[in-house]
Amino acid sequence: MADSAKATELDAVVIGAGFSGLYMLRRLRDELGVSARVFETGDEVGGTWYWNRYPGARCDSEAYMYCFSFDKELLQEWNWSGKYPEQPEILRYLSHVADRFDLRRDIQFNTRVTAARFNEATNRWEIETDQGDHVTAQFLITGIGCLSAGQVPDIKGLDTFEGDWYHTGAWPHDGVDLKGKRVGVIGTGSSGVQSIPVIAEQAAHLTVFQRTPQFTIPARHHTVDRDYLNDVKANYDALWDKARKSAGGFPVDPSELSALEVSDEQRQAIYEAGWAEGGFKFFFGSFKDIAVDRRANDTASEFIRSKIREIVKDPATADKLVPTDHPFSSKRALIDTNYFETYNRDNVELVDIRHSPIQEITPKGIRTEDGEYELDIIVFATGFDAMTGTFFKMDIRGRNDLPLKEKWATGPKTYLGLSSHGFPNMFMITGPGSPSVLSNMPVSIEQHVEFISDFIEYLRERDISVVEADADAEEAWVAHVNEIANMTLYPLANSWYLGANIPGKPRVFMPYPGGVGAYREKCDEVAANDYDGFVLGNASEHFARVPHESARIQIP
Ligand code: N01
Repeated sequence: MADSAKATELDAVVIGAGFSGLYMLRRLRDELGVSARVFETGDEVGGTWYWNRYPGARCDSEAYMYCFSFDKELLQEWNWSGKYPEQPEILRYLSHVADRFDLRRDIQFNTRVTAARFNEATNRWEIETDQGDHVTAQFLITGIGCLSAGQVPDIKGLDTFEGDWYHTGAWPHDGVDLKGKRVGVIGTGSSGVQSIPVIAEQAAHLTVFQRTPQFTIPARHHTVDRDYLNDVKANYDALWDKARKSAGGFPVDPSELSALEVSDEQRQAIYEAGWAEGGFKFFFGSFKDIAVDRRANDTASEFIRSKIREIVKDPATADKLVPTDHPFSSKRALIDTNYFETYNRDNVELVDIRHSPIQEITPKGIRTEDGEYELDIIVFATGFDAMTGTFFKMDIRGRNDLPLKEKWATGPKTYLGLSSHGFPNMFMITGPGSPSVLSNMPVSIEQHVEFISDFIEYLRERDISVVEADADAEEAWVAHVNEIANMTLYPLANSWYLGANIPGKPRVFMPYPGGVGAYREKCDEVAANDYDGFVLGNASEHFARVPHESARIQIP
C-alpha cells in the first residue's frame, strides 16, 4: 500500500476528510494503488459533522441511508440508534470508517490548503498549505463540502459586544453553557430551526431574530429497534438501487398524483398523512407537481400555513411565522422537532427583523428599529457562502495562472459539477453543477468518487497524463442546469442555492436540479463514450468549439 506521509510528489492530493475525502482516499489508495494524501483543516475526520456541533445538530436524511454503501460488511455492522442521526453519532460513524480502513495514516490533520497552481510545463498541481507543505500531485481533488465557509453578517458593532458569540458552523467542541443565559439567535434556516427548540430548553431566555419565516415539516424522530435494523439490512441492495435511481437519493416511491387532480378532501388527507408521518415524505410522497407548479405548490404551502396557525397560540406570533414571500420548498426544505411549538414557551420571543431590521450590535445586545434586546450570547445561524465560498478561500489557479475566483466571477462554471475548463486534472466531489445539496449527500458523493476514480484508472491505463473539461461541453452543461432550474420554483426564493444570502454574490442557481438518477445516467453515458466532453491529453489546441448537444439531458 502507498504511504504518503513523507512524499512531496504524489499522484493525488485530496482536500478535506469528510465523507468525500474518506471514500476518495479509500478508492485511490486501496483500489487504484496510487499515492494520495488528504489535507484536513480539523484535527479529526468528519467535515461538516466535525464543525457543526450546535445544540440540536442532526441530519435530516434518514440514518440508514446517510452512510456509505461501498462496503457491505460496513453496512451490516453499523447500527444507527434512530430515524435521524445526531451529529455526535455521525462523527462516531465517520471515525469508525477511518479506523476500519486505516485511513488516518494518509490524512494530514490541522492543515489548511492555501494555494494550488497548475504547472503547465509539468502537468502537475503545486500545492501549498498553512503548515509550510509544498507538494506536487498529478490530480487535485476537492472534497471540501458545499457548506463549509461560514457566513457571519457584517453587522455594525459586533466587536463591541460584551457577551460571547458563536456561528453554528464553528461551534466550540466543549459546548456552550447556556443555562441561565439570555440568548439571541439570528437566522431561521436548517441550523436555526434545529437549534432554537434545544436552546430554548437550556437558556433562561431566547430571542429569535427572524428575517424570513420558514416552511418546516415535523421530523417525527424516533429511536429504532433491532427488528427495524434487521429489516433494513436484509433489504439494503434494493434500497440503495432505488436511491441511486431516484430524484433525491432516497429510496422513496415518488407520487404519481397531481395536487390539482384530486378532490379537496383527498388532498387534505394526503397532506395530513405526510404531516403525521413526518420527514421529507411530505414533499416527495404527496404530489408530483409541488416543486414545479405554482398552483399545486400553493395547496401545500397553504396546508403548512394552517398548521402553523394551529400550533402557535399567540396569533400575532403566528402571523410573523407564516411564510408568504416564497413557495414551500423553493428554499431548502426543512424538517424540525418542536420548532413552532417552541414559540408557545414563556421564555421565547420572536423579533421580525424584516420589518424592524437590526441596526447594530451594542455592548449589551442587539438593537433593532424597535428597541434594544439585552443578551449574554449571540448565535449566528446565518448560514454559509455555499458551494463556491470554500473554493475561493484557496488561491486555486489553472492554465495561464487564471484564478478560479476570476473564472467563476459571474457564477460557477463546470462540466457535470466535476471539472472546470482551464483547470486540468482537478476534480470536484459534489461541485456546483452536480446534484449535491439537492440530494442525500452520501449517494451523490459515492457516485462522484467512483466516477473520478474510474476516470483516473482509465487515464492511467492509457498513459494519458492530463485531462480537462471541454469549454463548449461546460457551457452547454451550465445552460442545461439553468434551464432545468427555471422549470422549477427554486428561482422564486432568495436562497443560498442562488447565492442570494451573500451580498454581491452573482444570482446563479448552483446545484443540478434534474435528480440523481438522471444525472448518474448522464455520467455513465459520458464514461461509456470515452469521457465525452473532456479533452484527454495535453492538447488545449484540440478544444473543439462545436456545441456539445450530448451535454443536454431531459428532465425526468
Ligand atoms: O443556513 P441558511 P443554515 N441578517 O442559509 C438568515 C445544511 N444544513 O446554516 O432566509 C439576518 O439556510 C437567513 O435569512 P434569509 C442545509 O442544506 C443541513 O441554517 O436569508 N438574518 C436564514 O434564516 C441548509 O440549507 C442540516 O432571509 C440573516 C438564516 O440566517 C444549509 O446547511 C442542518 C442574515 C440562514 O439560513 C444552510 O443552513 C443544518 C443577516 N444578515 C444545515 N444572513 C441538516 O441536515 C442570513 N440570515 C438538518
